[in-house]
Amino acid sequence: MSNLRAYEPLKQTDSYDDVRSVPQPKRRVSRTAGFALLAVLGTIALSVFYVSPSHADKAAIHGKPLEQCASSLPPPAQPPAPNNVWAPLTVEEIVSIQKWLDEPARGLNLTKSDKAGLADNHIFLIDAYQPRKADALAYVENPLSALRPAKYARVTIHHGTVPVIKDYLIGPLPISDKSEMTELKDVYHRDEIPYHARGVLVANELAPLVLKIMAPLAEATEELFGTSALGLVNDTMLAGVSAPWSFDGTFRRAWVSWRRNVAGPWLHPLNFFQYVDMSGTDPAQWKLIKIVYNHQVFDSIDSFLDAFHNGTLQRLPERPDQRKDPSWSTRKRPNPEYRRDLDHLPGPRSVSFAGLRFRVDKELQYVSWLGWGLYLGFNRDMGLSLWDIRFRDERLIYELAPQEAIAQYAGNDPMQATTAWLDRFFGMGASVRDMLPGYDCPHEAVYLPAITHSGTGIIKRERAICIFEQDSGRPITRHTGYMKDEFGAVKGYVLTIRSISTFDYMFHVDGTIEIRLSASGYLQGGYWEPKQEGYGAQIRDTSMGSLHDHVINYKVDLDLVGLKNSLLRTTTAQEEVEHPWIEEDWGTTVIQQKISRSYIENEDDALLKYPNNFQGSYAIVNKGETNAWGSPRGYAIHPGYSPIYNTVVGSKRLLNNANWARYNLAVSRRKDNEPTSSSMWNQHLPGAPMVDFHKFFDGENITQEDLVAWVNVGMHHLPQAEDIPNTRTNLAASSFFLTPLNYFDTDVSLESINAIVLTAPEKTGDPFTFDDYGVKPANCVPEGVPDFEYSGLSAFTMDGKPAPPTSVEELRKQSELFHRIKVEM
Ligand SMILES: [Cu+2]
Repeated sequence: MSNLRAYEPLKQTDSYDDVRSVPQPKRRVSRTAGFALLAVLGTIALSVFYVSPSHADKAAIHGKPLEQCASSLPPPAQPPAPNNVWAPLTVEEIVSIQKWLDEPARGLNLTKSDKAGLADNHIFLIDAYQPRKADALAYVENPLSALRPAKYARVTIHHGTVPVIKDYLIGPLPISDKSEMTELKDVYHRDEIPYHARGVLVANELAPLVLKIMAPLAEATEELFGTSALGLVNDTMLAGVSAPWSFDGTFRRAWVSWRRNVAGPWLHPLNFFQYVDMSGTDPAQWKLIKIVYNHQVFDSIDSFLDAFHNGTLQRLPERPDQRKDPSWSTRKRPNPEYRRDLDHLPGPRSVSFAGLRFRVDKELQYVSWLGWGLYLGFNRDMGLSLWDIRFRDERLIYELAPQEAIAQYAGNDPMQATTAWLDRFFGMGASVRDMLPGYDCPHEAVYLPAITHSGTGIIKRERAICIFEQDSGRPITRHTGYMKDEFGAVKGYVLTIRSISTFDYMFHVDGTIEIRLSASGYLQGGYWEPKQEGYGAQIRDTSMGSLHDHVINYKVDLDLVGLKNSLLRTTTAQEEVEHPWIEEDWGTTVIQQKISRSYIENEDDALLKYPNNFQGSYAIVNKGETNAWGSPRGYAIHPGYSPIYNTVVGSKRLLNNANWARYNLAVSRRKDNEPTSSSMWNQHLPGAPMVDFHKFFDGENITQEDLVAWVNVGMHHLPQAEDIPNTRTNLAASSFFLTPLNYFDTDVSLESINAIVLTAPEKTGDPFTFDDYGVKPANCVPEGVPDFEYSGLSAFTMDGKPAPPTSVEELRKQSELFHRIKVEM
């Protein structure tokens, strides 16, 4: 085997030992004479890989030739329980549920989702449903004696014949005579899920309507914009749709905006908008309500065309970039001739020379690292979640899971002024993308797959999640000193578990977890004209990036030394005090700061913002469990980058469907019937949401109860020229930390033996002596980096068979949904 093999081998934990014992001869070519040329000697005894003797001076340490490094596969894990009770459904489980639902005994009269019309009954979603916490805990505490909690699925059916949406629990799984179907209602705050709030089953659901309302306008749009939409392959216009589409579910109406059909269409808006009615289940009845062009409003195609023909239409001024080269919105390199010094060399990369130090059970989706251990879950709505997070054999967190992501826009046009996205609707798990090895995650990352179901089939992405350890490049603690054992450092390693959309969970050696989100991609652009001043920034002659806020909510179910926890508020303030010892030289008082600590006793007082100037913090602690110094053991929720909340409160389009976004964090009693702070239907029900976050806060006492912290990250996104073509992840980032607060008696990172303690020499000029606990840097030849390859996804039909390859256009439709609607005949 050569190291030029294709990028196929995902790291299999089960073949760890085998692979390690089979060395792979590798050929490396030096770039300049200054680098060692490592020639292949082939496979030799004892799995040892030697470097060419002629270059041994460069590739040897202490005269000994370098050996091949240990395997870069993760060693097997030892999960506390042999089942992941939070695991997503398997392809086989999804298929068996679908078959069971199709049986006449269910009486559902289902049409296959890929054939179904809106007036048919069809399955929208089959996903895992998490067990009751008490059952799951009983099992993971005593996996040998306790019963494994029965596995259930959550199934969403669009009853188009009624029409109404219903959510069901189906189980126990696997499907058997005992399996039952019950309606899932107690997690929602209204009785019925309105059909008008439904998710989009067919990506091009709106295409026939937009063809109907655009084809008659082709002559006008060609003259006004040089573009048209006729349902042809080479159409030069695309539609996008704003949301929400309803206030309370009684209607389904949206603004359609138009863009040029070029790469990065979001940045090429045309200042042409149509308000459409998509209410009801008969697309033939859907219609145009309004046209807006250059701030003029028309109530029909005819009235617009009249104005266009009789000269009363006030036209937009011709702008220079409207019909020019649109490649500024692509990732094509600007200034191709310009080279930065040494930029032709690949940059540094991280290699675990001594072998990976984290363990992975790929089957179970369990990960452990330096005292940490956790299970992974994954769902359609929000993607990756973490369960039963333990550190040093104590559970810290039962569930850590993203809940919802809003983006509320502003502008002087119908698209920007009416957009408030709630990404759970689109399915952040369903939108998960494969990582680009070496770009999205370091080369040695271990990848885990994710499976999601949609109406059209089952998709498995092999590289949905990546896990890697890195040297943060700075010690976690450090001091210079001259007394015995004063001087030293502990290495600051971090384990990251990541999925795109870029959720990062970063584990530190001191017991801290950082939850970080970074964003990139295209802005939602508006048509720039001077009247847009204050609503964003001009980025080209007629394009702007529109002002918006992102706020993303996480559920953090901390269990600190058991379930009984309390919410501690700590603040600091200035005081002025007198003391008998004060020197008159300095006046009679001292001005200084002082800490106040109090417990928040009631849920209603637990809708929180970080204090001004971050003078203080909130923490979940156990009053009944103290550390050696009498402090309640707890974890603080510490703001990281950009700890913001939503700027705009009271907008009808975000009235009550994302109330969590009004705060930095909130703490409520944990309940099985309050599993999430949002639902996929909240997007289109701002006036009467399925999950109304404020209803979690109903005056209950939260002293020594099982608590959940709902914590936000986000960004006030004021677009700028450097958002073009894509927003940068370094600035578009937000995070919070969960960090021990008197949980321990001392800093436990000192336990790590990836550390050093130095002793000052007795004789001046002698070197310091040191103890590195025997953990020496490993010197060896690492495995080669495989060639880059990106193969996309594997899909399955609803029979569980591999689906035929999907066209790029089809993939694009599924991925961009109604953000990019191409009119079709
Ligand atoms: Cu943004």
